[in-house]
Amino acid sequence: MTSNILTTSYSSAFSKVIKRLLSNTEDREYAIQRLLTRFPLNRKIYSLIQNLRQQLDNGAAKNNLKIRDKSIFDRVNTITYAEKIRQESVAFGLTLPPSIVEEVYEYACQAPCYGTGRVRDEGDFIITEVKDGYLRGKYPVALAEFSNSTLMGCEAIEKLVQDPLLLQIARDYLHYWPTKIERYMSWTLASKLPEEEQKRLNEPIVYHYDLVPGYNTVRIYFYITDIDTASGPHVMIKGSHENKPLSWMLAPCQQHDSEVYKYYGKEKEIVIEGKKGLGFFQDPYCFHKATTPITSDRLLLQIRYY
Ligand SMILES: O=C(O)CCC(=O)C(=O)O
Ligand SMILES: [Fe+2]
Repeated sequence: MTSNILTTSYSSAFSKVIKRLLSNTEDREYAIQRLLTRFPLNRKIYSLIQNLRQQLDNGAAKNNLKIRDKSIFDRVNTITYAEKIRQESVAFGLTLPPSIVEEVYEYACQAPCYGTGRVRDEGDFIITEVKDGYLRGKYPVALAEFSNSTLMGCEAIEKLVQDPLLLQIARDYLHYWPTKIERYMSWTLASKLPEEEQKRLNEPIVYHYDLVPGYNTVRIYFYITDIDTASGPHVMIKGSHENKPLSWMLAPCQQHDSEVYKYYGKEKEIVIEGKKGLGFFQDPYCFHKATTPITSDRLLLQIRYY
């Protein structure tokens, strides 16, 4: 991995932060969020404030959410489940019914998505326009993403967004009803591109934690294609959401594999393989990364709660 991916040097990261802090309101708020949420204590304080606020709002925060009567998932104890995420950064045990997997997959095959790098200038495309890792025979595509607004058109995804069990887990983890929910989905394409090009086009394959547009967050991932070691498993470090050296909390949020293993130990790494439909909640302040599929394209859906 080269320094252009382990990107921004401290000084340019610092000057970016200063520029944002001095800029228009939206950028400034995002810069403040990115600064504060690096520290677990700040995220906890935000949760506490939101919790108190919501105790006084006569149920308004909950009523603002569309919550379906019945979950599509088998029952789980949401308090215990949230506690598991708190301890390990991740919790498993939620599986999508095949009909939902099918519907989301079909949607992803015909809805507009967008690429990274030079492909971004080509505008939206349909994934079937990408053959052997190249869009229209010209531009390499490693990652193709769907916007929140595009995903709002998928009924199956809306069912998940409104699912009472998922919302209750998010609530029990965050200690408040989420005030913003984002849908996100991505194709990671099987590729023979050189590793450096992969990393340029698909930054999440570098170990990182996410600084998000919010003061606290949790998310659920669903595999929509079967994922084994050769088809791009998600990889993460157990318990790292609450345990980072101070220098990494103040640094750009990517780290080399070797540094991550040196600090946490390789035994803390989980490589998540599973059949399509596998679902898991994660606190994205933990170190995690995507991996490049070799044998088949992979499709991953996320619902992000703030
Ligand atoms: O695709 C993956 O497995 C990880 C994606 C990721 O890191 C992210 O969306 O923040
Ligand atoms: Fe990430």
